[in-house]
Amino acid sequence: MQAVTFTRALVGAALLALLSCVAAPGAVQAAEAEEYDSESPKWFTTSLSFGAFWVNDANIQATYTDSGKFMSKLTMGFVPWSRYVHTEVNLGLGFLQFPGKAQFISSGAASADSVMMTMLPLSLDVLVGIDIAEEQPVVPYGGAGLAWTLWRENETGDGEQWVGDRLGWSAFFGLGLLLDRLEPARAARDDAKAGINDSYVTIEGRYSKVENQMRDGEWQTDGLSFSGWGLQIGLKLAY
Ligand SMILES: [Ca+2]
Ligand SMILES: [Ca+2]
Repeated sequence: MQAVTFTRALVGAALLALLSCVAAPGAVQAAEAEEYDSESPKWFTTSLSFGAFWVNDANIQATYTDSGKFMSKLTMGFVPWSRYVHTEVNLGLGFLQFPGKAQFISSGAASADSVMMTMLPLSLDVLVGIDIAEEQPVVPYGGAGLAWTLWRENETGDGEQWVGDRLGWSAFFGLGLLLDRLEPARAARDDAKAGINDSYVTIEGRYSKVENQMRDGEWQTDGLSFSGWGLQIGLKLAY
């Protein structure tokens, strides 16, 4: 099955290359159905992005300053549907770590040692993009989902630490800039050989409200909140 699909993709790509050489612009339209068939199946996405996250919480801002914190993020997605409307179900894992002043936000106590905050924002999102034209150069998208942030504050040195987690939601919007447009021949080759349909540079803004925690069997919003704005720039592959 795999081999058959692969062979079909190869033959399809060869036909497409031939067509684009010999066909007049009018004939290209007639071959549009062929073009769709020639693209390899698209099931998954992977994205690596970097950017900043601004934590809203006043206590965190006081100890760690209110500037944007560097954030790396890996996103893995499943593509249930991708014709005209592009859809994804995504799992995201972010990572932030930054040093603070010598005072614990958890207890308010002074410390001789410096403290460090580590955050692992996890997300489960549904993404919807508008991707109507074949090889559309800019794909606007947006979505929303569940957010779960694991956090740790630790003292450097003797290793005293506090950990916790907060649950919430986030909503996002962004643009995918199709790199295939820059090197169409190479992009077609990547699809035929590796099954990579599209490569994008993405720019994405996201608001997260993450402040609920389960305590004694009840949801509470006491203590720290990990809500805030994020801005990420990344590289994304659809395959
Ligand atoms: Ca593919
Ligand atoms: Ca493509």
